Amino acid sequence: MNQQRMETLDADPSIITVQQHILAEQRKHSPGASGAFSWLLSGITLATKMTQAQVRRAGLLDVTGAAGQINVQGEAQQKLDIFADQALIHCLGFRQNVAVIASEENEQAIMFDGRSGQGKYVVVFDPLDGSSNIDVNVSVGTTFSILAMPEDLPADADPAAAVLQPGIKQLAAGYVVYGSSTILVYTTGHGVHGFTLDPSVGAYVLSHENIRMPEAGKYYSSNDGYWDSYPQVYCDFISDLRRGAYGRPYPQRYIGSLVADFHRTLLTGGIFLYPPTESNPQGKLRLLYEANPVAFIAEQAGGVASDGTRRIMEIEPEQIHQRTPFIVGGKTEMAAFDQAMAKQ
Ligand code: P6P
Repeated sequence: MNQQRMETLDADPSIITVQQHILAEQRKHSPGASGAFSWLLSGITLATKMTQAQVRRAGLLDVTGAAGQINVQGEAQQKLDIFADQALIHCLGFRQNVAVIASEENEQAIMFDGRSGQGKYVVVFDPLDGSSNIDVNVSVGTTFSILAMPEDLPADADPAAAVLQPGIKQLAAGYVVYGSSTILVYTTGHGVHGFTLDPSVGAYVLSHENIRMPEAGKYYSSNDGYWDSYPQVYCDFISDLRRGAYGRPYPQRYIGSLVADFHRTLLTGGIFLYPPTESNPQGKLRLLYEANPVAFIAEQAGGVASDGTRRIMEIEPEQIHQRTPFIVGGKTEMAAFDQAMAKQ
């Protein structure tokens, strides 16, 4: 009798998905964890996969261009903004352990029905950052931050009270860049790890373990179109970078999409600056769901993030959509920036 040769499919041990990684991280750092957190994060990764499928076909579907509505920021909502926002709300709604969410696209924080006193987590996000770049096929992204639901919150409290926490309270944070590939970068406070979406299996696969931001980098990243409205100290600092006052001249790179500009800074080092301007005297970027998650990742990778004078993650938020000046980069550039600010 022919011996039936058992086909043994050797699972490729080199493939580590983001779910496997999170569970391994939890076993390592929180042995008693119930897996609730990894279940939550799977809701975010699922939503971003749904979004990336639309982003990848933007030119073929009626999903580019404005949706004819204006969001809370007073910005024309792009159709993909709305899709990405709905995908995250839908997927997180199925995670019973999420009590409250807040989104760039929605004026108010949302308490899921019946979750008061139930859900453990708060998730704040920008569902599609940089969406004005969609029509011209420039990288866009999703940013998110995960907080603990305050235990002492009265059942009838405004959900915003659960959201208004400083960045140092983040349990986890991350972003997805829908670029030449789709990359998820996250931290739970134990280093920074990157996962590339493998379309052939539909999973985020570990591609950048323990990312470290270079102490000194190559580029500075700032929209110099606002040069005339920057505070002088920023002009002086950027001029010094350009002319090589800090070792060698820094060329400029700027995409106009935070997640893309930061992802480059994270991997190659350097400094990203969005200073106060005349049109945005408090800065343009939002503290809760743009600056804080990016700052958490930057610090976990060995970088620094400030609003020009304060550590971003120590700022006590007062409004969900409050803006902040945002400067983030490697230790060398950020030390030089701090010195320049101290001299003014
Ligand atoms: P500006 C995109 O609209 C965004 O919110 C960030 O992603 C990006 O860093 C910034 O605004 C770009 O702003 O004024 O340079 O176009």
